[in-house]
Amino acid sequence: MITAALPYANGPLHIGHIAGAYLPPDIYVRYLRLKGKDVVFVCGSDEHGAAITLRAQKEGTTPQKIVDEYHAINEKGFKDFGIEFDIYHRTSSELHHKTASDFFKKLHDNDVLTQNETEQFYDEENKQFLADRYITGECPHCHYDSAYGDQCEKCGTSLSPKDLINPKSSLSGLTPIRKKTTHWYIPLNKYEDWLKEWILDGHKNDWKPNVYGQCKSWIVDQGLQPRAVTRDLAWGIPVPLEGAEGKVLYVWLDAPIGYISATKALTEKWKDYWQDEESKLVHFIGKDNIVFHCIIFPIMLKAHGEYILPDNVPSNEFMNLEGEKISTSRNWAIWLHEYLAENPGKEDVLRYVLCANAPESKDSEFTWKDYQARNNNELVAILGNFVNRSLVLTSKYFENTVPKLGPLNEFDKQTLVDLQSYPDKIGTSIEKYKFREALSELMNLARLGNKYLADSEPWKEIKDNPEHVATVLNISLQISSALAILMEPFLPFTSKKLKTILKIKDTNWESAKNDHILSAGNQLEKSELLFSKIEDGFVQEQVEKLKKSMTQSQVSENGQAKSHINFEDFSKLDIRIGTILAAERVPKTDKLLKLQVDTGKETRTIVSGIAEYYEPESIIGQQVSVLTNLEPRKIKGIESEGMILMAENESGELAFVSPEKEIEKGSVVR
Ligand code: B3M
Ligand code: ZN
Repeated sequence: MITAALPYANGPLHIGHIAGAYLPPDIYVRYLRLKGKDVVFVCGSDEHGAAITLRAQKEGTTPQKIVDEYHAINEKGFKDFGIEFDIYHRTSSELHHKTASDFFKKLHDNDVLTQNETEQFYDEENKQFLADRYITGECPHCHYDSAYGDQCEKCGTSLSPKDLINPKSSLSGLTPIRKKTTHWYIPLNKYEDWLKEWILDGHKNDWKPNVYGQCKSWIVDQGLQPRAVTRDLAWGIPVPLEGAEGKVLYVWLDAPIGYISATKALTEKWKDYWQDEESKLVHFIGKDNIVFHCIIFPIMLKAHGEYILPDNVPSNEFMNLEGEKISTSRNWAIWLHEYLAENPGKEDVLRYVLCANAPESKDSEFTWKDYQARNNNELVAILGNFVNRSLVLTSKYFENTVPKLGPLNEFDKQTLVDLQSYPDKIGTSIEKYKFREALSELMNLARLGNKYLADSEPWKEIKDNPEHVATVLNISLQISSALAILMEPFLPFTSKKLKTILKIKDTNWESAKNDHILSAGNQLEKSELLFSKIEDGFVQEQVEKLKKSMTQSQVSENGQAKSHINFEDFSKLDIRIGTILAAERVPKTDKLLKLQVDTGKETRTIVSGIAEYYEPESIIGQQVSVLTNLEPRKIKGIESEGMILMAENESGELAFVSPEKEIEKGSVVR
């Protein structure tokens, strides 16, 4: 029973999500399937939670519209990227509502939950209780100034709204008041001893150190407290108890139950996976979800009484991008759906780079330069090159049929022995959730092939010893076949391509050891290159695109401040007041005016995109602000020597930025 964290359906997925919680389980599941295991792999959209209502409120739309939009985008993104869930379910579905509601009721009936009246933050202007996410303030630990009421995204500490220094309501911006309300709690503290035994003693050696460490810090260092599992919110699963009108289940209570609902939606035999001690449950997540999957959900499962517990929770750290943290709000991210649309046929390149560089034990970094280097130096030069040489030589010397394995020399024998060791080597690493290591072993197999071909030199032997060349190519094709099978978890698209060329069908992991997978005399399909080189220009383009989209997002995100610059940065701008002396339309364009602007010492030619708003004759004599030291640029064949500053509103309407009274031309703006 394999689960991948349910992404919130309030935004698209980026490479950090994929490298953290989706590519690893996909590799794991594909491997298990090749091993013949009975596997169920579920995921889906997490459609509740304050983040979604908050976004809907900000955009003046409904939560349902938002989740419908992103559910579709994310489902398609996963599919196109070859992440093969058995089902991509939704927590807004009726089945899930019922499953989560029943689960809650069972906890209530088992007397697990306690009921408590407390004071909670309330926004008087909006007349509503504030979910933790709706409150921001200063983090008491790292003093980051925009920590959320449930967590500081800077230092990762989990918080309660009352911990925040200077709390503010995200709805009104006002300081919230405290008001009484009743909620249900799960007494995590009562399970402390059990957790110590189950995790701290029981999983010391098999859970990853980063996961184990976080659990220990929660259980021992911070100590567990009762946690509210209901909220005063309108969007979510109604609390199925009397006297709970207007309250819904806490999103983190319902979301993990989503794994169970998804399995129910998939198969009638869902209990075999969730309630049978023979089943093995593994949750793949990112590091910000550890406490929910290692502590809270297991407590729920145990308190319910009918479920098995996770065997492992292989959580990854974060992936950074070009030297900075990936940030959705600043648009510093590579979005999966955009990458797929812009780079058709390059799904496996990204899968490769994200796996080779996965943040398995510490944060890692994606750069386009590294993407290019791994593609060119590894996929093209090692894997692609070896397979291609084997196929080209087979076509050249043996009319593209698999040649016969003849008498073996020592090197041939040793190579076959080495080849046989790879399925276990790679498999062992995968079973330990060490996907980087597994992938590098796969590449070592390609290296073995390259070395074998290079040292055997069939091109020299073909004249005098064609029989041995047949053997060399037979072995090379066997290595290629093993690669085709063993690469499937990592590079499924390429694997499929190569299996088609080699005409390999019905494979399993062990068959990569089998030296009869290709029979001598078999005609192969025409070969094609598995990978192609990526040029420097592509890297530059991608980096520029990233920077540009971030700048745009900062301009367009209303009210969202740009990052700080220092005074020195600002003083690089030479802005002066100028007077427009002449204006004419640039022929064959709708938007452009060619202006002559007197900036004090000289008259400059400036091309400006304001023709839709201003008639040329109406702006003669207008005083404007001019950025005079912007690099000159040719626009429609006209050299433009500066830029007129304009104010632009949200609908794209323009206005000049002009001095409030007449002032000498050439006056400096600072
Ligand atoms: N919706 C969280 C996240 O993106 C989340 C996971 C739920 S898994 C049950 O942090
Ligand atoms: Zn903090």
